[in-house]
Amino acid sequence: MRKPHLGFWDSVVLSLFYVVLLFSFGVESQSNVDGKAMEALKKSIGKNSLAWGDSVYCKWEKVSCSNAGRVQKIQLGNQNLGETLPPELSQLTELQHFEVQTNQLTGEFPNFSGLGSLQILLAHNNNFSSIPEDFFNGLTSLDTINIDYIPFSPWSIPEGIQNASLLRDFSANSANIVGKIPPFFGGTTFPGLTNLRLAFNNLEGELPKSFSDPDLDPYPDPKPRTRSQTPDPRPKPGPGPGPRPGPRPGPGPGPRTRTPDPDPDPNSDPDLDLDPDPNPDPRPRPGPETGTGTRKK
Ligand SMILES: *[C@@H]1O[C@H](CO)[C@@H](O)[C@H](O)[C@H]1NC(C)=O
Ligand SMILES: *[C@@H]1O[C@H](CO)[C@@H](O)[C@H](O)[C@H]1NC(C)=O
Ligand SMILES: CC(=O)N[C@H]1CO[C@H](CO)[C@@H](O)[C@@H]1O
Repeated sequence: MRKPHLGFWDSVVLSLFYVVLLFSFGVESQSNVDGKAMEALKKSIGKNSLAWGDSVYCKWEKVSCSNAGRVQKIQLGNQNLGETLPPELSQLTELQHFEVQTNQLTGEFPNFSGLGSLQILLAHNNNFSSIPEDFFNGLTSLDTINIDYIPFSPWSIPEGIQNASLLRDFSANSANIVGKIPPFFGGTTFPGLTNLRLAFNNLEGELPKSFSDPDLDPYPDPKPRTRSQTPDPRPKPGPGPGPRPGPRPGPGPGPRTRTPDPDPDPNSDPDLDLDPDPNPDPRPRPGPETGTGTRKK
């Protein structure tokens, strides 16, 4: 009996076949992971509100993909969404922008730990109930996060956020944060940090000594706001899709527009205030418009 014998060219063809098979299997299994996550997202929020159809998820409205079919942007701000976000979103390992601001989303925020491509996370003005403790671990590309006005169960700023060394904008006004302001916000951990907003939380203790760093710019906005403006507890509808939310116009929720402090002791001030009052004694300016009949002749 003759043994089956493969000639040289047969082997080459066979090897090539395996290479192609492996390659296509590898690519497909990657986008399958994204596909599963996107199907889960569609099941939760996409059916009713967004009319995401049966096409490939890369063609869905408000979703952008890389050429390889990996999800890079999901931009769902102001869509009147009231559902939960599926945990499968944590599998979108090439996600760069995730924007769900100004909806009524509920439930636990998905565990984004390890999403090393994530740059922009806008989730403000929602009804999420909690944020995973290790959420910030491995978010090494994070540039901007806004989680203002979310009724999280009480949480403190986790150590893991130090992984996000590129962080420029951290906004968590009224996010039910407890505990102390970690000193690393004022040190060299985040050399690019320009906006830190932590008003309307339950912070305690002193401002970290590291905050006296002369490099820390207390006036990141082009036009510093003044305290005479009425505090507006709700920020304007989110800045929408874009590379950066940019400086917020108008009386936003920044630390300079806080409500009058019932506690006059500055050392126990729970609000973060990087703004030494530029005008501590605003004397009423003489003039006809301030006159209440007490002007001397
Ligand atoms: C979050 O995800 C990371 C990485 O996948 C994992 O190690 C961690 O256990 C998760 N945390 C929770 C609370 O599920
Ligand atoms: C937000 O969540 C709370 C508790 O889960 C619920 O009672 C409330 O009705 C929700 N609000 C909105 C606007 O969905
Ligand atoms: C300082 C700090 O908490 N670093 C964390 C960075 O993220 C890894 C996981 O990706 C954590 O193990 C580290 O503790």
